[in-house]
Amino acid sequence: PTGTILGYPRIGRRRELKKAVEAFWAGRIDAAELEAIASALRRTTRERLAGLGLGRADSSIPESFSFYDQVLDAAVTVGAVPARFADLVDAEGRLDLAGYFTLARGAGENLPLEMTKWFDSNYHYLVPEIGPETRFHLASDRIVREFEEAVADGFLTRPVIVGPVTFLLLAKPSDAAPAGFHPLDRLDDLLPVYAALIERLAAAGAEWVQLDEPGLVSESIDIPRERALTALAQAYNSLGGLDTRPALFVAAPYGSLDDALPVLAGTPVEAIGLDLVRGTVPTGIAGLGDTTLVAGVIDGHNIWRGDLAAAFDTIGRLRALTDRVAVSTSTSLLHLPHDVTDESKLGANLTGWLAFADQKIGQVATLARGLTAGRDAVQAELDAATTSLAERRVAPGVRDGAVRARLDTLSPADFNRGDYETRLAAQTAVLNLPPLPTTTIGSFPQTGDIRRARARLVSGELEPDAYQDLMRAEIDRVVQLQEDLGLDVLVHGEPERNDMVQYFAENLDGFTVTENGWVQSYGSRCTRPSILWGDVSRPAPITVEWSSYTQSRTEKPVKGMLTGPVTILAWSFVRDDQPLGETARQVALALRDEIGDLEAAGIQVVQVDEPALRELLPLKKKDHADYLDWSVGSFRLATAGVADATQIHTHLCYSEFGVVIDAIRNLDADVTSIEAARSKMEVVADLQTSGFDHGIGPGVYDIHSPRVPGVGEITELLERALESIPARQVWVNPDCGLKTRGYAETVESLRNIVEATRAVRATLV
Ligand code: THG
Ligand code: ZN
Repeated sequence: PTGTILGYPRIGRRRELKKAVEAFWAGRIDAAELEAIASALRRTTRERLAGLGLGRADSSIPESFSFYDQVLDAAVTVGAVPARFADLVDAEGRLDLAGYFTLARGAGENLPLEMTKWFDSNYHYLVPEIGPETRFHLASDRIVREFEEAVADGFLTRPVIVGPVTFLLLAKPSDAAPAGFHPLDRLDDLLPVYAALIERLAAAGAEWVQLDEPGLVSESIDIPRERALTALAQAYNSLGGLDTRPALFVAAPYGSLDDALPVLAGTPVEAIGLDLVRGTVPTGIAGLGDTTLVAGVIDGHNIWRGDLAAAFDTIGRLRALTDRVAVSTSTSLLHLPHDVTDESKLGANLTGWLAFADQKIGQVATLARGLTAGRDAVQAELDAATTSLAERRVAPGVRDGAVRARLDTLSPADFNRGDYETRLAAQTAVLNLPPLPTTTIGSFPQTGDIRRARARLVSGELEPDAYQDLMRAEIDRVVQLQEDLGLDVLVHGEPERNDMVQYFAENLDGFTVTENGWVQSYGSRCTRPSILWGDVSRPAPITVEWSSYTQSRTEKPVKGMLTGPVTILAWSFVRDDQPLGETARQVALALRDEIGDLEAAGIQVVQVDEPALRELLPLKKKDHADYLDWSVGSFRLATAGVADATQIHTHLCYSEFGVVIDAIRNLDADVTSIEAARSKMEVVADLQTSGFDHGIGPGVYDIHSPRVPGVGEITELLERALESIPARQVWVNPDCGLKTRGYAETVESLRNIVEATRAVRATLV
């Protein structure tokens, strides 16, 4: 094939898979019905991809379906089911569909596989658990059956599976593994299972199979590089040496292979997929021979139509290395919404500038045609993209003179608050809080009533005034509840917000939101990332009325709640025509104005959430310093305009703070709340070691589970925190927002938090 993609969204244009999977979980449909819906969805997808220009019978259509997650699929395929789920497998070591989902979602005391971020995307995968006890065997032939299903439909498609090296690199040692064990120790035992699978696919008639090996592009994986490279060579020399096998296409999305490229080129694999959006064209590849290079020049990460002529030129430079070149996307299109033409409210300009998954496939098809028929054959398409790009550059709103002038005049003082001790004294004087002050992270449970009210507002069924009355009534309830519970710093509960990023995107200039632009975040969960396309400014205050209304209902301090610039960028599709840092500073200035208005309205505490601070950290270490500079800088720019007496909080979640611990300190927030309950306060000691001397609120309630923590348990966590940090620094709060929890467990948990805090306070001297 000359044109292909690494993968396609699987959730469905109208989230059909999400709905079917959730219906299965709820018992509304059975496994056979779910299988039928999935099968129909795969069939529709193949037809669509062929219609968009991928070959029907030349292996260019990938079979990239998954019911939940492709890493979980690989684990289940090779029989890597953790011991605690042994009851779910039958005598042949097979899991049924319900069992598969149980690994992802847990069952009672049996925790699910851990979930974590998939390279530098917003997708989350499940972490396999591998130990010396893991018995690898070909436990599922689902991949073979999906290929056979395609063949029966008249398609010759390309099966896709996470490669063996990446599978082990992404796994963690099982509970039973001894110290020093690394899942990669099991490569010898895993390879025969991949071999068996590949032979089965060959027998079924597959001509190509795609093995995804993004693990090799990341330096964040903590194993000596030499070890990963040796594993790579071993794996593909071994699989490549099989007698009967399809051609092997090893794809390396999300970055450059660097020193892994010559290693891979030295194995018998037939094709290597390079991410030429994140990485660059190599100058030469030793030992390449007649291996095909699959040029990932169409960006699978962003929604821009982009510079098609430049992409074609990049392919040209690759052709200087070999005449065996094919064209592809840089990553799977999993990270994109399906189709721009599904959006009726974008306006002509934006519609022309964008390319969602289906449009990207059209671009691949164009470049593939240019590759075979010559540049002239596609010059008109290349020119059209170039023209669109030029129009975008000068279109109204893309560049706003006032925003740029303001950024140009920034000075170091705009990024710095005064001395912390002085601030603390001023804040202590106005806030009048007890030791170990209690608070929550911001959101309270989003009840069905709240969601329905918002849906009725959007559909026009409910007038804005009536909606506001309903939300104010909800705020009254939440304030009263917090007063009754005895919390110290109150929140309004955020009933008016759909999503912590989309809410701000809807209220800032420079952003647009989509109607159907759903992207899978994990499992059945999706988000509709906003599109940041122009210079950002704030046409009017956003949260001020809600916060000042809330403050009018209580004597206690109310915390204003904002989402920080890094997180707004991380969870949106951002413009590609300027450095991220510049975009972040624009968002920061809009937030700075919002904070100023909150302060002027009498709000004394403002929280600026940055849960995605760790998330955007680049995969390559050489890029860390620049990232930390602009990310921390934009937070400081947003927050440094306030008076000493105004207390700035921030909230970070998703644990794993190690590499960004200095950055957290540099945010210079007066109070930082973090996720800590599950790790039993370990991160608190780490923060302390790093010299953190500001306020810190280690979470004492794991909000990811419906479980209510007892008073004794919370007391213990607090005492443990107090062993590593002085009491004057400690705040008491849950791990994260309460949005996804129910009221029953929320109220009980908060009551226990307050009771435990009172008990610990009494022991302070
Ligand atoms: N908001 C945005 N992006 C995010 C998160 C977020 N990315 C990272 C992380 N949080 C992902 N986690 C989730 C958690 C829950 C849901 C999605 C991503 C979720 N989505 C609803 C669903 O799929 O049913 C749809 C939500 C909606 O109606 O808007 O529950 O918090 N932007
Ligand atoms: Zn959180």
